[in-house]
Amino acid sequence: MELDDVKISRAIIESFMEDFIDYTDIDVAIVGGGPSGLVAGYYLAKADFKVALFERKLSIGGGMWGGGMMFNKIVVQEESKRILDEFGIGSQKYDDDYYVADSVECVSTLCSKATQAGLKIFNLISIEDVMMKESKDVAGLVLNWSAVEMGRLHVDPLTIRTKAVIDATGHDCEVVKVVEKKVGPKLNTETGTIMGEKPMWAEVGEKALMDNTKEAYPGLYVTGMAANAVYGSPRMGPIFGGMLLSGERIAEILIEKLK
Ligand code: 48F
Repeated sequence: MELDDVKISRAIIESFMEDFIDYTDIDVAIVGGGPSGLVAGYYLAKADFKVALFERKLSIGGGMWGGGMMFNKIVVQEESKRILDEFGIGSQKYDDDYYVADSVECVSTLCSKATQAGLKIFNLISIEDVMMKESKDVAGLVLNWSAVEMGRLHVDPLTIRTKAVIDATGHDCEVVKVVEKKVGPKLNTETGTIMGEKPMWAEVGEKALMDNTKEAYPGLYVTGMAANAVYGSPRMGPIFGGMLLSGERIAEILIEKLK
């Protein structure tokens, strides 16, 4: 076969534009492609929701690739081992109740299974704002190319409509921060504001995460490290069971709400 360079370009442009237009009006938008966002996306897609995940970086996986301090292994506790099994991710038992998994296998498998289940991932796109109408509920996302953000270029963004947004942006809880700035102390937290992440304490952080995984503001849900940052709970370092369970939990909440 004779290759036509222009045909290759057209194939890419047409196919991307088709997807991009198709995902301007969706059920759920996930911001952040770390473990919690990927797991949430997998379960929502599996339940047949139209769901897209937007990731600022070139690579998906957030803080999972590097394991602990670049030793590329992650640890999960007994309760979350079933999620590794659901994805078909291998793990070795360590001591009684801990399991160790290869972080590269984890990220690549989460990504592969989630996209195969129907999650649409857009990488290299940053969320810079939300859309709100009269009710002041979060009703959409304002996005731009990460290259525009990095280059500090003065280029207006585009907007998509969605029934729910999940903030899975990790420690920075970026979407909740944007909303807090717009609406003031009206978040569903004790103070109405972002309470801030507390120092490392895996035992408390992992347990609190399940309670913190919820709707933080009408239309805006939190999962993963973003949930602990919003609700003032400890960080937990390279134990990832809570991230997986939190992703599953937020998907369950939304499946119930949107069905
Ligand atoms: O930080 P991250 O991996 O989030 P997570 O799912 O997992 C946390 C763990 O990795 C670790 C931990 C485990 O105990 O504490 O930190 O909560 O992934 C967050 C992703 O969100 C992207 C960011 O590039 C990263 O890949 N992100 C952050 N802000 C934006 C964003 C934004 N405004 N737009 C798009 N993507």
